[in-house]
Amino acid sequence: MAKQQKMEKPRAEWGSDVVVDLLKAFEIEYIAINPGATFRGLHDSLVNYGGNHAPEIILCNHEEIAVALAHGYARAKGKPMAAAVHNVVGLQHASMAIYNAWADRLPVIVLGGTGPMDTANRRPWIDWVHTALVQGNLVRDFVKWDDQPGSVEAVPDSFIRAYRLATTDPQGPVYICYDGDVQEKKLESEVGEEGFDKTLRWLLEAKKPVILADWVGRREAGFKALGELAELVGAPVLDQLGRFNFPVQHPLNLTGQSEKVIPQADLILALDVPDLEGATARRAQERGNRRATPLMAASAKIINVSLDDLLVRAWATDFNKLREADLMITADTSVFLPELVRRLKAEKKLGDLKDDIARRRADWGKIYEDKKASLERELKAKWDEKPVSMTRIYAEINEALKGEDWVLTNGSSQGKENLYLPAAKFNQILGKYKGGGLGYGMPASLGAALAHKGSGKFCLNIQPDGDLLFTVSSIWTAVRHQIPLLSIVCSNRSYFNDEEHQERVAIQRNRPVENKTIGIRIEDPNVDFGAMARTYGCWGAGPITEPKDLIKTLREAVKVVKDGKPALVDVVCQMR
Ligand SMILES: Cc1ncc(C[n+]2csc(CCOP(=O)(O)OP(=O)(O)O)c2C)c(N)n1
Ligand SMILES: [Mg+2]
Repeated sequence: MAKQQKMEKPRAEWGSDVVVDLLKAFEIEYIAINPGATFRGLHDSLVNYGGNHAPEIILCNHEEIAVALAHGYARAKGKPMAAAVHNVVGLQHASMAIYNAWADRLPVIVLGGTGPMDTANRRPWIDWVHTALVQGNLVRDFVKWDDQPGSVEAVPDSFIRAYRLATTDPQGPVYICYDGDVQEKKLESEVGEEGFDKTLRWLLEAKKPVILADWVGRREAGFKALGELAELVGAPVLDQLGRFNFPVQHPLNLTGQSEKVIPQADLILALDVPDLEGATARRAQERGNRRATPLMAASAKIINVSLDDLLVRAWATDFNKLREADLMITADTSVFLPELVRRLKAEKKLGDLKDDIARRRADWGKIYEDKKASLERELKAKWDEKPVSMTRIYAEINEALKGEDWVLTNGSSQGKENLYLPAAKFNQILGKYKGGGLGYGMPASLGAALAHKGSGKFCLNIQPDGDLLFTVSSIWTAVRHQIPLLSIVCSNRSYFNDEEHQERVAIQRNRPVENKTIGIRIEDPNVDFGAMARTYGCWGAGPITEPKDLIKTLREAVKVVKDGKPALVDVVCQMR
């Protein structure tokens, strides 16, 4: 077979060149195809950029043949090759062979083309009849994962994830669809090599290890072991709030201080953290900037312990941005952490490091003290402000619940309860919605309160107003079934999260910022949640507008709940 002349590896110039870089990086030997214009960019890159070598094109006369060929290769060789199939029609032809690979638990990397998804760039007819929304739907039920990266920058992550998923047991085919525009985009700069640099290393001796924890607290064994681990190595914990992971008032709890902590870390131990990008970056807030700014030192290493890869599905991208790790450990943290602690304790070296550990503990302790002092300053400054400040609400809750064994069943949109309420026990803060779907707070709190009914635990729901309006009739259920729960409605009278968005967009577009409240404020008429509770037969108070009235009402409400009934206090409060 005539081979293209081998050339020196040129720098990627087009979107589809990046795909070829990846195929080469993963040592894909062959790519079986029947040609098609929707992957003409990729085809050109295979031939003219990749030199038609590793991967080499294997021309087939039907897509079913192309995929079946790749299937047979995987069976014999124990690693995948690729197949490229033309859009909707090629994929339909390929589908049965993809199903066979699925049923045989074999990895096949199926690539495809589509679009352009941007309809403004489409040629008449053909680009339309050959584009689906979303093409992967056609084979989604029998591939391990499918994806359609929306930009050239997104191509490496997508490919790496697809390869990783295809080749981990149980193996299976994956499908990645490349938009014609993405393939044919002229590159202005080289795409980062980030994903290629993964090395497997376990670093035992770090100068400044930092722990990120998101869902560790789902089991008591993990929660306890995390506490011990932090103590043993003098590492601060940044709680990502998926569950309650670490005591709020522990001096190593530096939650909310990631800008000070992350840049100092030389080792990040990420425990059940699906959004590792968000956890290690400064969140983008200003001027419509969407991307977060990384905070980690380039030399810092990441150890990532989670079971996340076992639950990747193609529909929602709740697996978050791919973050390479120096050491990936697929393990249940509630099993892994106790064992890690056990082994650490047996390490002689730990004794030698005693002074270093004490020193870094003291360093982190300073950040904790600063954080505490700034929360106290904020509380003082805002004590008498009207509407009532959130910090005062938290302080008054602490006062009203003194001596109670309380559980927070839901939280504010900001998650600030993890700074202000002195939770220390396993599962003491159940936290807010993880899927970001409004209407969660009241029904989820009722479920939690039902679970704790009769246990002596006092259930508290910090309830944003907009969220409550979605499912307000759940108050009826609370009364009907006598579920003891104190709900404090934070009435900022706004779907405020979106007010912030409208402000950013207006600034970016140089449009009147004052219009940010239109279509967002829950005013005119104001909702009287106290009265609303009462119409359902629930004890209801408020709206409280005077800060000084809050504590008395809270104490009354606590009594009602201790009598086994639901109670609701509506507090008109500040936006944040
Ligand atoms: C079902 C659903 N619809 C719309 C949204 C978009 N959304 C996200 S946050 C938010 C505002 C929430 O308002 P509220 O619960 O009062 O909290 P606040 O931001 O005011 O603290 C909206 C509308 C969503 N997340 N879920
Ligand atoms: Mg609100």
